[in-house]
Amino acid sequence: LECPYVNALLSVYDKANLIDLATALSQSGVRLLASGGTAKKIRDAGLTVEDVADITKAPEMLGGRVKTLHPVVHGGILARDIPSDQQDLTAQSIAPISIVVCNLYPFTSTIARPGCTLADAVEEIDIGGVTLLRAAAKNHERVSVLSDPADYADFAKAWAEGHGDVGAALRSRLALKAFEMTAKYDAAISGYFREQYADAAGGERAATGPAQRLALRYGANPHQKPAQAFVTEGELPFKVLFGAPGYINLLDALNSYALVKELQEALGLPAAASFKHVSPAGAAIGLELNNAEAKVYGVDDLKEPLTPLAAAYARARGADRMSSYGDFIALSAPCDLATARIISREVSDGVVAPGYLPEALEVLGKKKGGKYCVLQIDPNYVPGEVETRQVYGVSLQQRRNDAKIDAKSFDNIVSKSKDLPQAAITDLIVATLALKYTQSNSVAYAYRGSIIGLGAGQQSRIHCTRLAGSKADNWWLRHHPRVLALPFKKGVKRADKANAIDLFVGGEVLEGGEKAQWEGLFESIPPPLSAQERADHAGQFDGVACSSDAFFPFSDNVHRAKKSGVRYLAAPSGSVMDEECIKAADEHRIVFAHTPLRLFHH
Ligand code: 93A
Repeated sequence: LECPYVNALLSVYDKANLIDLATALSQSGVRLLASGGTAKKIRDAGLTVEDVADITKAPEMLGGRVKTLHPVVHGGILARDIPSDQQDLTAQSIAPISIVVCNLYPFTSTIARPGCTLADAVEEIDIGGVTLLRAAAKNHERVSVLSDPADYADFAKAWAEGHGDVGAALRSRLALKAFEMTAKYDAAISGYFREQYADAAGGERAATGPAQRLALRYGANPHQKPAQAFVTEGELPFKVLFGAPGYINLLDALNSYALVKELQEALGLPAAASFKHVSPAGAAIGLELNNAEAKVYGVDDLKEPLTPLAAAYARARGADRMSSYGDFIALSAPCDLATARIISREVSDGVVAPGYLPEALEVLGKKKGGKYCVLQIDPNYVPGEVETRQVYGVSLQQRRNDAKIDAKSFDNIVSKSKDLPQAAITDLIVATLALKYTQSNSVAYAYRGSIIGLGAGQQSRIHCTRLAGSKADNWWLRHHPRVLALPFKKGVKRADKANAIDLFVGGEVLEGGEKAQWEGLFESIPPPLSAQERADHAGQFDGVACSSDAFFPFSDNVHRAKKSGVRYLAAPSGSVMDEECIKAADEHRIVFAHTPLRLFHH
């Protein structure tokens, strides 16, 4: 663009380093234009500067709300080096602007001030400055935009060395910085207004429907305040019917609901999960319980027949009663009365479901004096394809794990035994889907539509396989006739029974007060299970499915799985030991499927 001199527009709130830059530019013959306060500061330093108002022929107005918002300014910034743009500038007598120096009103520090009112915050929303930055950054092919006083010195040096041409690379870097700056600024503004206008109303939230944001009491720990859950578009996919969910509750609720939704979609039966610390303690589909299972899962005393959903939760909750204590529950279908009754007598933190029958909601609404957390989630909600989170200030972004797990996931059978019955496919789907939502590394054992042992969050795979295996062994020992007939005194609490059974099947040697306490729970003191009794019972354990979230690095995993009744095994391939693992599976006549997906989850 033809212009006898280069124009720079300066409009800065933070006036740090301003005079140095203005001096450097001015000495190299750049004409300085500036908004009110910026111009004054430059003039006071003895430099020549023109007011923006002089070129716009319009005074700053509305108490400063309109300073630089004018076609003479933005035409000058946005004009490209093309004839039609130049004609437009000439026709309107607009001079091109090649350098924009701008930083914004301090919105973030203003809202952080105690006593900041909405009006205070509103006044700190910079309009003209953001427009200057965006316009200059957009036209960075020609224009340099300085949004950070820390960049002035390098820019002035480059300007001097390049005789007024700082180069495309520097202009590009400066443009990106300006875009990041305005994005961050806008995020702070929307975050503030989300807090003001989009909060879930307190108390009777059901009446007000879903909100865009939910304030949380604290984050992962009580000292991590403030904390919130929010979406940047639309509304949260759930509403709070009772209680006040915490940060970890929501991690559990959102992961566990994703799991049960997929279980129901894959297997066509209602599903339930019992989560603790963002991994399933149990997960199951609603297969009918036989008598032994009803007893093992602690629901044999219920008079009403279980619905499929209630059966799913009984299985999920009963598999590992120790781990499920204080769980967060997910249900794939609207919660019915039978399910609510089971929930109401367990120690639990909350439940998420796509709906609640009125009689079920009445029961849950009374739990913990109305403080039991009850969330209703939109079953039609589909999360975005990309997910982002921050760790140590760094944003990590990935495509969401939207891989489907179904029967086809297990059709690459690599063992000599090939017979994978429908029930085993069901169990492999349950185990593998559970792993998709379990902190890695993870290995899961499943039987009759339920997780019966899950090893989560271990750094070594064999430790996962052992941990899950020992949980499955305990689960199976709980079916031992002597365990089913343990002579508990009347009135022993459910949680105390679960604890006492766990000690009994675990073969824990008790002493002193702990022993006396344990023995005090029984009408007559049960003798421990002998090694022979354990071995005989273990010998009857067969037909279990086991899945791993990544390949088995060594065949020890296969041998260990076999000890817990595993007949069907699934894991991705890729280990140098794959052949050894297949050999071990063949040794035990295990049906081994190589799955196509690794399923790490963090
Ligand atoms: O209120 S504004 O959004 N309206 C404007 O037209 C405008 N132009 C620049 N604020 C505006 N600015 C901002 O003023 C700049 O972003 C900068 O932070 C500040 C500089 O004002 P002064 O030069 O008067 O100190």
